Amino acid sequence: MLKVGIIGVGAMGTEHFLRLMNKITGATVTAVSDVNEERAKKVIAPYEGVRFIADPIALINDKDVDAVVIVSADSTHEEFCLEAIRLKKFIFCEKPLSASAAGARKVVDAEMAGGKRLIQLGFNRRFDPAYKELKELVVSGKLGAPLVAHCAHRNANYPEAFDDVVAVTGTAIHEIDTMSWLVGDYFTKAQVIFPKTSRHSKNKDLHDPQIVILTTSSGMVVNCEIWVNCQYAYDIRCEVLCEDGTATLPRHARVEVCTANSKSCGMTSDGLGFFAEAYNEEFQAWVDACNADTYCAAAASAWDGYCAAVTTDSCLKSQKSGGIEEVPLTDRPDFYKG
Ligand code: ISE
Repeated sequence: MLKVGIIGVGAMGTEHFLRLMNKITGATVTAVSDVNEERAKKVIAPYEGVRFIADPIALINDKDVDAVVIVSADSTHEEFCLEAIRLKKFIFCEKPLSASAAGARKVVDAEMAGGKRLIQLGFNRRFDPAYKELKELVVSGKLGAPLVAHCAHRNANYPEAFDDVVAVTGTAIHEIDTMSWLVGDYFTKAQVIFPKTSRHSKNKDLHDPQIVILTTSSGMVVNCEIWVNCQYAYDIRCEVLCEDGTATLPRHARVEVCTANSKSCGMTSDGLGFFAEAYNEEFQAWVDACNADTYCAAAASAWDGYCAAVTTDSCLKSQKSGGIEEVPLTDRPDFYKG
């Protein structure tokens, strides 16, 4: 039984805690850390034998913790990953790997120096059945080569504190990883365009929506709409234009209701609900890999986190310059192949 320590039990961390305690087999949570002690103690109260450890570094070092789940503030991921790598403990880290490409590189270098792949990064869509089906079709080549993709990432409402930086490092980063995984290529150019901003943007430093345009090394163009105060629901869309046809992400199954001259279909309010199945799959895969003392090849690695961070750094540059920025990526090292 894998003994897991979780750092951060906000909304997402609490979901991961409950998931590990109730749905996933082969693991149990032994310790939890959070900046908000009261909140953490409330979360663990119904579960016997789960300890609260205030200091996250002490939690990582705890002898009853074999593996660490990092769901704390983005700015802390790098430090906690480095400490767990030092101790050779398995890590599930929510994205981003680090707040910057330079920080992500430090983590990749530390993991390579240790000689063992320990990090699984929380890019959950790699486990989503709809995305998996879309990828399978695109890579099969049945529709010819992919040329263009149109993606939309819409959140109903973004917290007031979130700005242009988080729109890229917290939201667009999902499209960046998903699309490079889906077509098996990395990005070489990035540009961010600001259309007219919605009156629903709550932060003067948040342009909403934004259009992120990415070019892969093969010349494919990925056009992502990032709209984080769309008001109506959580909505994710993707259409891939290939030489011999198009492939569109299936919408998640919902009952369609016809009544009083109208047709409607329920939607989900947040990503935790929208991607619930993907989260379950990715955690089971992580626990199974840790218990087998290996890594899950289907999941995102620290290298994927680094590639995403290099790309988001270029998007942030473009938000300021308005121009097309180079994405300085190189080929995947052998250590991260397979
Ligand atoms: C959040 O961190 C997520 O991961 C959600 O999936 C995404 O939709 C949201 O924009 C992010 O802030």
